[in-house]
Amino acid sequence: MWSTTRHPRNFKHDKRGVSSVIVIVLSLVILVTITSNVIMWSYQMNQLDWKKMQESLRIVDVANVNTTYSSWLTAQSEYEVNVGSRVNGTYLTTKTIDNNGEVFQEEERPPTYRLDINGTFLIDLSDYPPLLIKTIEVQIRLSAVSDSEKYYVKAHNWTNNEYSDLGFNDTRGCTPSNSWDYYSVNFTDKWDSYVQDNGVIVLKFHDEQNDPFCTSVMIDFMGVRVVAYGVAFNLRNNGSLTTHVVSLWIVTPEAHRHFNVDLFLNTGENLTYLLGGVQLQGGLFHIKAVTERGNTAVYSPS
Ligand SMILES: [Ca+2]
Ligand SMILES: [Ca+2]
Repeated sequence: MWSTTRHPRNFKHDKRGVSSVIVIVLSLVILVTITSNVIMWSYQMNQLDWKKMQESLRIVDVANVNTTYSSWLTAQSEYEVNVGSRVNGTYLTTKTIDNNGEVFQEEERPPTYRLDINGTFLIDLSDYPPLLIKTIEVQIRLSAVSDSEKYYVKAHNWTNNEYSDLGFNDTRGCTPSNSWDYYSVNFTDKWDSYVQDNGVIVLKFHDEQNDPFCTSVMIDFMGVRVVAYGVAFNLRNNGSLTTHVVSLWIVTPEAHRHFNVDLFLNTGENLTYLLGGVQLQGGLFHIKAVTERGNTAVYSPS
């Protein structure tokens, strides 16, 4: 009897003891976790601070330049075949230079061997004030199985509502061979007749004449790009770590303009970055370059 009354009390006591041990152990685990996290965090923060302090970016020089190039802009959708046929590939294969292209063939109705295709291209005019655009360039990389027939590029003239090469720097056309040839033209200062207000350019690529040979043309690449006035930023990394520049600012009394960039400079490296569609006016400006680590380099004209 005695033992039966004592035993449960002891059991309760032991249970309470075990609970206390669990609480203490858990508390210790939580404490250790928090402490180690705080130590890790402060170590990482110190590392970041240390890296940030090691960074030393300098804007050496900033100047207006007459010529910058946008990246190549390629066809927005499949080429429209007005006369002739598409034999192989899609417009996607004309987006990169890789010896692989879209093949078009002249229409097989002797003696009328003709080819005429249109492609639509788009320029982001919000990046380029019209006053700062010098011209638009067209480049085609192509090869052909032909009897030395000439091919031409024209563009839709939005003023006259017709396809034209009036004002182009070169209207002689090209004679594609069976190896890869480049055919380039630009619209000179007449470019604005060939670019719609929304930035659309429609190019026409066509053969010269009715001829007795059925020509096949492979277009490896077709693109347009903007040639514009711009600004050259000369940057130098004087620090001991690679620097990643993520932003450039042109600050004037009228406006603070921000440009996203993605520039990596190794230790001791100089880099010139060309930004199209902007110009520096007079001496009332300063330039800022911001790194991913949060450092800012500032340049003011002397
Ligand atoms: Ca022909
Ligand atoms: Ca290609």
